[in-house]
Order: sequence, then structure tokens, then C-alpha cells
Amino acid sequence: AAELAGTAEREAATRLAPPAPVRLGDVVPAPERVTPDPTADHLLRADAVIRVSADAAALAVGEQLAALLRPATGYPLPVTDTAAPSAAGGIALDLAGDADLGPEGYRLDIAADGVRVLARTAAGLHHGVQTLRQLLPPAIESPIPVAAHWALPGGSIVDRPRYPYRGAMLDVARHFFGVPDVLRVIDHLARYKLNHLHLHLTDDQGWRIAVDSWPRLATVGGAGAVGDDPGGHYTRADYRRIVAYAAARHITVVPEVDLPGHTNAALVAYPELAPDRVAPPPYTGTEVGFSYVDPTSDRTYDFVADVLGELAALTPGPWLHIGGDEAFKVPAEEYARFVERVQRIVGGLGRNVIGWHQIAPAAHADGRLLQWWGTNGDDPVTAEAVRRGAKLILSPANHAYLDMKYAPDTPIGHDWAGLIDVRRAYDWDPATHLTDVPADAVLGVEAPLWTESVTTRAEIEFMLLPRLPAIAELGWSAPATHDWSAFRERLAGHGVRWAAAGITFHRCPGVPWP
Ligand code: TNX
Repeated sequence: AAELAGTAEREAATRLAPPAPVRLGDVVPAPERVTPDPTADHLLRADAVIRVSADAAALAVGEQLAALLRPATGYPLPVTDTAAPSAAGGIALDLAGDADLGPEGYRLDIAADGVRVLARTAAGLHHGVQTLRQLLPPAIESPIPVAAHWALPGGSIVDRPRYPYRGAMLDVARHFFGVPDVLRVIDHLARYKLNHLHLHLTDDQGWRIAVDSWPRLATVGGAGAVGDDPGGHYTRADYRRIVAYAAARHITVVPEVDLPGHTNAALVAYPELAPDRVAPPPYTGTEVGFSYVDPTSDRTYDFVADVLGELAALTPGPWLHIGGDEAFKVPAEEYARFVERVQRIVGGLGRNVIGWHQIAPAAHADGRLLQWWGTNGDDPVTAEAVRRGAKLILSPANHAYLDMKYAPDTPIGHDWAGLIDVRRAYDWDPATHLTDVPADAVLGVEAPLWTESVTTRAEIEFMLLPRLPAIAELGWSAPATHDWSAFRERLAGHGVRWAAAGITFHRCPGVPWP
């Protein structure tokens, strides 16, 4: 009888309910296949249960879903790995689904009597949860309970990513950002289904990661920042916290130690690495290309092996980024020999090397990735490295550099690669961007945020949003979904979400923000 009453109650609620305020297709990045069923809207109930396959990683995704939904709904949303109680309903996260969903895909079914996410992996469930979250009313972002009709639009979504590497970079060297800021950036990545966080850990102005075998790198080299702003560094425990928080959101941390240039901070700490063995003064400006570690000294390679060895031990992901950009003072031959030797060190640590595309002329190493940040897609040196086996991450500076200004009046940022409004961030195709590079050489995309002029969390968010979702969509969504006018409509709804969540963003023109 109790069950019957429950059913009647549900039916009454469905009859009285207004339609779900969000449409099934209003998702960023755009899903591959969306099949709405307006008769199947689902009303999340106060007694809903989150039922998850009995698997630790899947249960962790279930707990995160509950943590996302509890503050605004005020519902208890218990997470269980046991069969649903008789009143079914609620949300199921199932490790099942067709093989063609791949390692990150998911299927989401929303029906009047329940919601189900199917995926072959916990990563797929995680991405499905991000979609689910976007389909609830924007008030779901509120940190405190809101009285709302928590409706989800009926139908199904089948979705998987276009590229396996979808990233963003945060430069913590020019300005230092503490662990809470980095975790917050990870949240933004997770929301848009990005799966790599590249941390630019070292540069002329600061060394930001503790290295036990070379302790002065962090204590001395990490002391300053651009413009005499406060420095800082991550302890090993800090870095582990970042890695674990990212991993829980199916994001791989890619640590970068920029070599052989961009090393003034290291030289201040250890003058023995400098070509003239003399400590330079700490650097707080924003010029590039003047510093380098001595590529002809064995001591330099001890340093590189120690630093990368410690970093590899702290980093579960397969990548170590060795920088390689703008070493203007190192002769080409010496530079190539340096990069080749460092590539061997990385290989010896069982990791794949990533470098900015300046490392292209060096010999190929197995699994090597070049991060291309040019502004002109006609780049024969990079194309040649691809013919020798390199794969690419695309970060074209005139589309994907989040430190570029949106418009001439943007209060912070650069313009050396041009102005990048959200349309410019969105309107390019990774598959055809480079001349004489086949589409299958592109592993994915990354949006770097350099921080010479970025000093606070709010400024990070201002530069990220709304451009990060544009790059995320290029990395995730099928080319057939690419459509600026549809994208800006979908994006517009996210402004309300960011506002509800207390996230700063740029209300740029060109997007119909409500
Ligand atoms: C170029 S992009 C750099 C960085 C600067 C950036 C500023 C790259 C690999 N090197 O050192 O921060 O421009 O936009």
C-alpha cells in the first residue's frame, strides 16, 4: 500500500510539474548524440538514492555526485552499492555499457521513474555525472539549500570524446597559486570533461616544487615572483594532494620543469648550474630567453635526473614535460644534444616526454609529444618531427592562449598573439590546423594560462571562463556538432551557473548571457 501511495504521489507530481527548465541538448561540450523525450522528464525526489556498481572508483564518482547535489537540494542522497529499494527511482551509475563507448564515453538515460548513467569505466561515469549536473536547474550550483523543482529533461545521451588528451595549463611560476586555487581550477576542468592539468612548475621568476636532493631550488628559487609579488612552493605533500584531487576527477597531472632555458630561479639557488658558475640576481620581470643551465656540464644532467626522478616518483601519470621553449642563448647543436639526453632520462624513468614544439629538431624518442604553440600552421619543422614519429598537442597561441586579452580593454593579459574573444577560441579545427600533419598525429588540445599578469583566483577564472569551455568543446565534441551560434546559446546558460556557484567569469559580448 505504501508503494502504491508513493506511485500516486509521483504521478501527481509529474502532472503538476512544469517541464524541466534545461533542454537535453544544452550541454557543454556538445554530446555526440542527444535524443530528447519530453514525456520522460524526471523529478529528483528528496528520498532519492544514488545506486552505484560495486567498484571503488565508481563509488567515488557516486560520492562526488552526491556531494555536488546535496548543498543546493538539501537532500540526503545516500550512496549505496546494493540493489535499489523497492521505490526504485533515484540515480544509478552502472559500470556496463557497449564497448563502443570506449574508455571515457557514457550513456545517460533520463526517464520519469529513474536516471541511469552507463559507462565502461569510472572515467566514463564521471563524465556522465558532469552532463547530469548541467541538466539540472542552474540553482543546483548554490552552496546553500534552495527550494526548487529539481527536474531533469527526459531522453538519452550517448557521448564520447573526440581526442584522448584534453588539457589546460596553469603557470604557477610567474605567480604562485596555493593548493586551494589549484583544486578550484581542477573543478573547472572536470566540469568541462578535460582530463589533463599541466602545471608549469618552474620558470625564471620561481621554482615551485620541493626537491629533496636539491633543497635550495624551492626555498631560494621559490622565494619570489613577477613584480616582487609573494612567492611560494608546493611541498611534496601539497603536490600529492593536487595529484590525488585531480585523479579523483579522472584528471592526469602533467608536471613541467622548463629546461634548458627559463631557469633563472634554479641558477639563483645553484650557481654551479650556470654557464659562468655565477649566481644571477633573482628575476621579477617578464622578459624571456635570457637564462639557461649549462648544457655542456655533467652536473646539469645530474640535476635534471634528480629533479625528474623525484617528480616521476610523485606523479602517477605517464608524462613529464621538459619545456624546451625559448632557449635563445643555447646554440642549436648543443640544444638538440641537451634535449636528446633529457629525453633519454625521461625514458629511463619509464615516462613519455612532452616538450614545447621547439624540441622538434631533436631526434625522435618513443612516445614523444610536442606541444605546438605557434600562430602559423605552416610549420615544416614540426611536420618533419611528426613524420619521425612525434604526436602533437595543439595550443595555437592565437586561439588557445588564455593569457591573451579578449579585447583591447581587457584589464589584464597580453596581445602578442592577438586578441582572443570566445569565438576565436572556438573557431578552429585541431584536425586541419597544421599543414602537412595528418589528423591522426593530433592527440588533443590544451589551453595554457600564463600568469605574468594574473595574480588572483578571480583573475584566473576571468581569463578561463568562458574560453576554457570553447577549447574543451574542440577537444571533446564530434566535428559535426561544431556550430558557433549553437555553442554560444549553450554557453550562455553557464553564466547563470557560474554566478550561482560564486565563480568569476567574463561577461564578454557575443554571447547571449541571460
Ligand atoms: C611565451 S608559450 C612563452 C611563455 C610566456 C608566454 C606569454 C611558451 C612556451 N613560452 O614563457 O609566458 O609566451 O604569453
